[in-house]
Amino acid sequence: MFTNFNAAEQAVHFPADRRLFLGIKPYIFVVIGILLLATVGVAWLQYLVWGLPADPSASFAPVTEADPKGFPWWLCLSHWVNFFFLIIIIRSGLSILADHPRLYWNNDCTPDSEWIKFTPLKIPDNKIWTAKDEARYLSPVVGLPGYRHTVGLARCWHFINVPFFLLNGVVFSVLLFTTNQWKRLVPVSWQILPDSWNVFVHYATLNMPVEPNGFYHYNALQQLSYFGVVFILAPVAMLSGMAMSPAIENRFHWLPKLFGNRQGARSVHFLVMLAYLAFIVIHVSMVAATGLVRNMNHIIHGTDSPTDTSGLYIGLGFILFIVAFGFFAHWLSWRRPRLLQKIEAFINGTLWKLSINKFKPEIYYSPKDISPYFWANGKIPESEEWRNMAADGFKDYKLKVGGLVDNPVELSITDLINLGKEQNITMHHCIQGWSGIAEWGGVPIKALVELVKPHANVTTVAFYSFGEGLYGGTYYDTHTLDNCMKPASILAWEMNYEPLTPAYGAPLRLRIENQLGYKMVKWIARVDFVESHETIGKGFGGKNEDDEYFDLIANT
Ligand SMILES: Nc1nc2c(c(=O)[nH]1)N[C@H]1C(S)=C(S)[C@@H](COP(=O)(O)O)O[C@H]1N2
Ligand SMILES: [Mo]
Repeated sequence: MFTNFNAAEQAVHFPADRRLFLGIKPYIFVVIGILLLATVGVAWLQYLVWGLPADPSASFAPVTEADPKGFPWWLCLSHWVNFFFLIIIIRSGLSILADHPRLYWNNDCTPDSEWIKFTPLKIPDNKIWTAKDEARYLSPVVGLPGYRHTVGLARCWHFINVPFFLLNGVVFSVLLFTTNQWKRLVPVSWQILPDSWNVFVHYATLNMPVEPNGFYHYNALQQLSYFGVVFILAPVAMLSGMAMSPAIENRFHWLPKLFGNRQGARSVHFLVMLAYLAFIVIHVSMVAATGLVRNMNHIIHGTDSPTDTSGLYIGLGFILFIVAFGFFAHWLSWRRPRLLQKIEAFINGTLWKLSINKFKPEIYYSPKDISPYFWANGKIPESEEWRNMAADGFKDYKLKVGGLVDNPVELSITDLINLGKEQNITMHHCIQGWSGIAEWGGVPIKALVELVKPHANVTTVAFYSFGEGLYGGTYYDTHTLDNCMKPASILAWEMNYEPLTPAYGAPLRLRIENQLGYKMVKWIARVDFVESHETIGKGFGGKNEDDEYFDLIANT
């Protein structure tokens, strides 16, 4: 429905194998079991041995002048706006996850070291298994946009909506604290903890506690969970999301450390999503179970009528709108993908250019951090030229450097070595989600720039591969001259103190550490200094940008 894929895209997006699978390490069940025992188990123990604790909601102080009465329009509106963005962010996040359907607590992403996976596949050992082979099909009913390997558009949806989600959260918080509405959500005494536990014992043992009128205040557990969703889950989602950015990871190393490491941040980002989902399910059930009509009037009209059904119908209408928007989003994804890519570039491309893209990478890792496993990606070149060179160890290889320069050159690996060598141990961040730490040795691009002397109008450097992209045609990517001049921006011939092997880009590949993996062209044939990326390929800055709607600037 709503698609116009060519044959090559069909083959990628509609694979024969669309199995759903969930694989969880046994220790996770132990953790879940302990968590259940420590909560529901203890609640039942308390109930059976000591009986039900006093219900804190039964003795609420009377509503005073200072208490919030009802819901102002901005609170109702931001509640629904938040719901709308949250659904888009969760659905697109699931599409992103499906592109590397494993979650880890370790930086190296060694297969089978994951704590949870959504792929039934075992990695074959008789052929090169790339990270792209791992991508799983996800139904477009669940994922936005769904199908297989649609990470580019999924990221457009995810990142276009994040700033608005945050803005809504900020406006909500400001209004909350400049009115007395904050009293609904923010606990003012530690008494909230024992009170919430007592309410929880009621729910867990299926004894409904007294229901306070939410028009004035919530019960203790309700208040604590609303507070947690707004003031804990949202900030943790933001921090764990930012910790996955290469531009941030290699500049503010402490951020991923908050979560253990970068993959820890990715796992926490996923767990936050699960917590949001759990909240939505419980919240909606409680809204329905404790006076649906009245509750809907609270959050739609801000009135307290127990009989007027219009709030309920408007709320249902809004949910229908979200479903309809899902169809529209699907249509947009496949009929106007360029528009989405351009909106994403306009919003986040601009934002990143002005902020995190300016950071200079710093080197944090030491040899002991080098990953025992490193995923490979991309198609090994099939061209006669590259295969012949590979057959005799790239003795005849010459890197062609040209374009708008005073001094075009052709350089052998020995010539490059003579230009100078820099060695860095850095983390690679693939757009799909996996990472790996390796040592890279090569010539600083800066040295090359000084040799060839680009003209004053050069802004961009294009790197062309011997290999092809996923849908055929020469693989290439472009970088700003500025990023090429940064520390640790090198043309590497060495990985982990050995010459590059074919799978990892022999004889020469790129490292630009504030960018995602797809910008690190492997099997480099030629480097061109140009005025703009717009006159190359389809004009979006690289093979993946042209064909898969990836970002031109890949800081996140
Ligand atoms: N020529 C070429 N270079 C490429 C690719 C490709 O498909 N072709 N894939 C990119 C992607 S998506 C990633 S994540 C990295 C992977 O590098 P690795 O194989 O060393 O892990 O290479 C990048 N360079
Ligand atoms: Mo990648």
